[in-house]
Amino acid sequence: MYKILDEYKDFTDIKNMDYDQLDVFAKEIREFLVEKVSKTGGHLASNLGVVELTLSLLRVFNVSSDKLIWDVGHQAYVYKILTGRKDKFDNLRKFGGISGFPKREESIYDFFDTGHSSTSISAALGMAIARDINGEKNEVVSVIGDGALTGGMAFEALNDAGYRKTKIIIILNDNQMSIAKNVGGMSKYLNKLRLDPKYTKFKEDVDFTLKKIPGVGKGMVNSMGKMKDAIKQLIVPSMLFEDMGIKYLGPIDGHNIKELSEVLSMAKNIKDSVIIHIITTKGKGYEFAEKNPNKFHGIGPFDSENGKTLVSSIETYSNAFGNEMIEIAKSNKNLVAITAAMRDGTGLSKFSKMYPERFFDVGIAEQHAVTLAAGMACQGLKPVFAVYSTFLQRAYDQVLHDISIQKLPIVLAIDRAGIVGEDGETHQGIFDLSYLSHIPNMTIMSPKCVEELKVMLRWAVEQNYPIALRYPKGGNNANVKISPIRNIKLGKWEVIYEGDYNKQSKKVAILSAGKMVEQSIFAKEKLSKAGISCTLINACFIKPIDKELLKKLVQENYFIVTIEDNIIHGGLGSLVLEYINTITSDIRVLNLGYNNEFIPQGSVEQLYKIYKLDADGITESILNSL
Ligand SMILES: Cc1ncc(C[n+]2csc(CCOP(=O)(O)OP(=O)(O)O)c2C)c(N)n1
Repeated sequence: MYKILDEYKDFTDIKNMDYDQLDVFAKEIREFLVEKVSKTGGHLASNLGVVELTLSLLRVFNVSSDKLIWDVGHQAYVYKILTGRKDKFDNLRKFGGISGFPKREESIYDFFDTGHSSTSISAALGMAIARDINGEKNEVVSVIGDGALTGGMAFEALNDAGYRKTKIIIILNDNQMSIAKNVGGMSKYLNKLRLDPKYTKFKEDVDFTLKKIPGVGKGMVNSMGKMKDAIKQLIVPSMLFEDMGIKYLGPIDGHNIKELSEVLSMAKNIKDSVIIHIITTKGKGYEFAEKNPNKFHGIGPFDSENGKTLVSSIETYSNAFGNEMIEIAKSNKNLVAITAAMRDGTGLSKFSKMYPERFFDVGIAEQHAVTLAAGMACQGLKPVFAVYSTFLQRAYDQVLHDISIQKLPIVLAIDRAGIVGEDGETHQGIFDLSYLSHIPNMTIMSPKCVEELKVMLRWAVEQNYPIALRYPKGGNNANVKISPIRNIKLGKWEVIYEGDYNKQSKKVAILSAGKMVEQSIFAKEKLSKAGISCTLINACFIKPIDKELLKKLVQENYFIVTIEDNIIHGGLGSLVLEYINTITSDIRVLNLGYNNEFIPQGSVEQLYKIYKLDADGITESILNSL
């Protein structure tokens, strides 16, 4: 079906193709990507944008010895196709299948695991330092998008790389997009480099122009280095990269394999660190993705003929959050919303349009976002930072040092808490309870349903101390009927259902947090059929826990079960155990959650089942313990 792709063996083939063949090959790769990703879902638009780049990299470099690091790694599908994994694309992102990100365990050609943004320059520099110490000769190349370049780590790494003699090659893949339109001063700067004809022309013309000035001869031009620089500074806003000590080559058409190959070869021959600025189109070659790169950044299965996805009718937690933010903003003039490049994913698009002056997209900069919120809170604003659980890991110290010590009234709206599914280890939000629960002054809440998120958000915004509100991906299970708490009290849990006990019966109390309440409701039914009546409690505050209620359960000799969509260590289960240990050594507690382990990719339902957090698994664990 594919003339070249079907015959393709390995990347040495690419070195033997001429440019016309490579263009045909690029077209086939795009068709293959659309065909496969339309079935599995995945990061389509970014991959469509790097087809020529990947071919050129494999043409010029030799990944048997040269190292290639993909920042974020969501754009490495083409590389995977070309490094021996083409036949595994039917299982992309599925349980047991190939990952949507580079994985050292998956291939010898994946040199560094990524998933979170802005790490590639640091990792490349580390590998290059090791190369030099070991007396090796390979190149180390990092590919970083303009979105990923907004992350603090990338700036830290550039700062270090510019000053060292260690050579690395950085490819800056500039498509002007993060997930949504890229933001920030760096993005503006790149835009100037790309658009300002004065700049590109001036670069070539500077000597020529100076020579034309009457009285300025060749010798004088050569001795006018400083003045040339001064003129460059005047006309070009800043020679930022060069001034930092990194050679700049660009802007280059990132869809022209010949041009790319020439520049990459040139970079190979330069002995210092180089940044190559290439311009690409996100979604290139597939009209629906080119028109709407945001939608096709990370997409579920879709119809490749018309680009349409299945639209779900359930309200997601993210939508509910965004809608409630709009409602609260109407009466609370101090409310501001912050996102670190996740406007749409966190449900804030509508808010950003309705309240542009109260909406802040800071780029992929979670650490900055937290401390920015702290500054705002010091001056009386009410910041809500909406962030995915996994990305907040970046900002642990900022939460501890800048928010919690000062007890600043900030709401951390932690979306995608718990298992998220197909993105795998790097994205599962199963650590937030653990890393937040031992920070003093931090209150942690988790709603059991979408409606409860709204009630909690409204309540949290009114409090005068830091609150983390964690909620899962998706929405509620349509088969469960739950109504939200109406009256929230700090550290008070909600008894959803009282067990039905006689003198002989074993008393069981299930304490569930967030999404796990739904699963517990199903499990309660199953246990009831097995003759076990359970008391079901919504542990809506993970911190502080409801000590009064816990004490009562202990005194009444309940068998206590905690359930959370988090690792057990440091989460709800740990907090409950720690407290119970202070009042008795008699009571047994069963903690259900994840062990201290990374959870692989798979669908959420599949993973709940495997890790025994679905109704069957919970029922089985409780029956075994009893
Ligand atoms: C620390 C962190 N925050 C947020 C994200 C979510 N994220 C994944 S890709 C992406 C945008 C990356 O843009 P860019 O680097 O320009 O790559 P492109 O997809 O445009 O090629 C974001 C925000 C992440 N992976 N890591």
